[in-house]
Amino acid sequence: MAEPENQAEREAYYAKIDKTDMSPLWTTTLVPPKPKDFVRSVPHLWDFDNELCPLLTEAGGLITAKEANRRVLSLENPGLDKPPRILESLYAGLQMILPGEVAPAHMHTPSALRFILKGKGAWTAVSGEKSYMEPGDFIITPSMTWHDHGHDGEDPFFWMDGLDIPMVAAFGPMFFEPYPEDRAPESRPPGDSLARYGANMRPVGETWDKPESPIFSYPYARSREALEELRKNDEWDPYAGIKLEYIDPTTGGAAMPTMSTFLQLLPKGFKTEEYRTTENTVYSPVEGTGRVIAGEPGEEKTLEWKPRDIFAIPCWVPYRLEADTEATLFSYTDRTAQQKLGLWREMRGNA
Ligand code: GTQ
Repeated sequence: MAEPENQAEREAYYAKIDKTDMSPLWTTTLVPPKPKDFVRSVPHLWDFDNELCPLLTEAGGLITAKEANRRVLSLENPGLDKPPRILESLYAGLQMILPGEVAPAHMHTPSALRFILKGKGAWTAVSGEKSYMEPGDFIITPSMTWHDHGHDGEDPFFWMDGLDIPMVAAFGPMFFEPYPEDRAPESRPPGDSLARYGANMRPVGETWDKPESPIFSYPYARSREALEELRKNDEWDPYAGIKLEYIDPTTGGAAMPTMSTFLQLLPKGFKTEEYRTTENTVYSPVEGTGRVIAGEPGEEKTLEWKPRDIFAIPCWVPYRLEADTEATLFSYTDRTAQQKLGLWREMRGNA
């Protein structure tokens, strides 16, 4: 473009504005045309057996869960700066607790989910209810509910933490409160919430008006059984295999107000068609092996996955999943938050 005749004057103006608390909108691109011009996180995989597990195990010899408060390795997307985020809107961490330890009680405004990766005998207590955790279980820790974790078993215990910290950070209302003792009091027996709300029934005379599910723990055995039942008659969705969403049974919506969670089944040899969505997605395979091919045409990245790995697919990046063996994958995303804000979209194939 030809230089305007008043270029010198414009530059003097920009220099002047630069010293103020303003900037000329026309010199920047605040609203680019496509997510790819804006999103900086990249598809990435963290390998459980070769990276996450050995490095977090090493931390077990250096610091106790109590000293650390939470012994967690936060996953940092290579495309993003600190504070740690796995994707623009989502936090992920790998947490380990050792036999006899307690991760002391606290509460905070960010909502958390746990997806159990490995071990036996550890528990988490949420809002006065203790849940023993088994691999594949999905557990919620709603905003501002007391929670502590402990371990009555014998071997190191690992789970993935998924939190909406970047969404809370974007708005500002970050609150954190430690409980004055290690453990918050238990007020209900283990299994109470599942008995009340997990049988497609609800307690008569009781009302539930919170923005999250009254069920804290969604056991893997039940979710897996549902997938197994559906495969007998359902068509395989070419973009997802057979995929179920964890819901709040009182609303039919997502189990938490900010994050959506899913479990999907892919049969041996299944290859999904290319799919993209505005939601930021974190996957953790439970059973099986395969790969994900993610990226714009010409810049695809192939990430090989196996059980307990964690991989991230950013907003609007096209991807395909391939299963070498029968596979189940857990995933959490910011879908429900985007839908509430009127932002969510998906694209199946090229349409
Ligand atoms: O277990 O409460 O990975 O508060 C990050 C923040 C775990 C937890 C994390 C947390 C927790």
